Amino acid sequence: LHSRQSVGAKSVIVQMFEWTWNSIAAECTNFIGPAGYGYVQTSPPQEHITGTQWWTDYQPVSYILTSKRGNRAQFQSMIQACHNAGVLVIADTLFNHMTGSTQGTGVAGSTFTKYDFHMCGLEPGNIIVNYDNEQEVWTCELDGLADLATDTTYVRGRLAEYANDLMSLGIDGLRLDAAKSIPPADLEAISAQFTKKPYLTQEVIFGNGEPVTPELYTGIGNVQEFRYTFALSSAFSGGGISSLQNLNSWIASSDANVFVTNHDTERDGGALTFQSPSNEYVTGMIFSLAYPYGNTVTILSSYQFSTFDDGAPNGGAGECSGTGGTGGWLCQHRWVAVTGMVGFRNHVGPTAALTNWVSPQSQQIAFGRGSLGFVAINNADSAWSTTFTTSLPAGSYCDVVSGTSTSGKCTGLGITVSGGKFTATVPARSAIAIHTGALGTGSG
Ligand code: LAG
Repeated sequence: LHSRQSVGAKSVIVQMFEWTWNSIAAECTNFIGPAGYGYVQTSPPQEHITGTQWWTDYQPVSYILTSKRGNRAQFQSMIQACHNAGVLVIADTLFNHMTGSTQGTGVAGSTFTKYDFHMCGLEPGNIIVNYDNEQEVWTCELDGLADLATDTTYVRGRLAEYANDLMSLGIDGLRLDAAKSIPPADLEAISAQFTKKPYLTQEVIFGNGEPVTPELYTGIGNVQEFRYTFALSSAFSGGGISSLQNLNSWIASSDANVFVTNHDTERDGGALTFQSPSNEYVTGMIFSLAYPYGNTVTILSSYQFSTFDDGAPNGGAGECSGTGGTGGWLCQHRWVAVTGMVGFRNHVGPTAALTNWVSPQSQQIAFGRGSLGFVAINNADSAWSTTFTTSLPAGSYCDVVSGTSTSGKCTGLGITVSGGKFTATVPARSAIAIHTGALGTGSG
């Protein structure tokens, strides 16, 4: 029954927030593929309302593949270019709602009627307020957006037809936006009509004591585990990262899609973002890529903004250069520490055990991943110089946080392991990471 694609050796997703199809295509070829990312996640490709705000993309009006990001032909070429670069493609997909109105005609002429939508009648204006009532969460309107009647045969068939159209163009996975506002049984009925098995990641935000839980959705596909996002933020921003030793009280690791931040938490707070102080965003991403929790890890690639509504710079034509972004684009996926840790995660794989955990104080942790990799994260304000015990074999390694291994030389720090030990200085508010896939000699 369930459409579930297993994740291969490359388990990192890069969310190309607001990037045009043409610019994702070029970036897949130029960087994302060679860097070892497994997937790109696109913004929603459906026809949506007009406007300059980024969130117009979350108000679809039809299933025609024309959006601010590009048209159907460009979408298909992007998928092809990414596939040629060894990268699979996930589309952000809106099964819960359309735009704010429940009847009318879309800009491309598509019509919709009130019979396709729920009128929950539980709240004034039919808008979700009370998350303690599952009927309200599932049948009222999220943010006043017309709530698709996913319990009806017509709507289920139409949504499956849309997903099947995306998959006919080569789409490999779907992020199910606002999955929490759709009953799991409806998602099962829709996905049962899929003609292929996509990777699924469902947005189900945990809320304390609420009846609609992430656990209700794990039979359908992965779930975006927001408890992880918020725990990382509170640990790095003051609580102490030593608290991150045992992350196993949420959904099973194999069911979780984890992320330090996404496009919503980047704006709403509660997560580490590019605006966090003291390099916490980077060290948080290093942790997420090193630690064995999560079937997939999503790295957001986004842009600087000053107000909530700000759309992408340059009409969404993403611009990266070298190890960063230009013109307001952040290009997090190119940051040296991020690409170094994508290589780390791909190399150690999902099963290497967490070993040799040490934490001399609450803001300093180090751990190994079997005999394949080792990371030390220093979230304190002073340098951490010590001798670490590791299961890594003796040899010369390159720190992949500060550089790469190029022709046997480290462009950053070099680290020598001997007799199951190595001595290093982890700079304040930074990290070091070594693995058996990045050997080389260097200065350190
Ligand atoms: C999501 N996940 O469940 C998306 O990740 C999130 O980005 C979407 O909200 C939301 N659900 C609906 O798909 C975004 C903005 C909202 C915006 C909405 C629709 O964060 O602010 O709402 O997209 O465009 C906007 C206005 C609201 C208004 C609503 C309806 O900001 O004030 O009530 O439109 O007119």
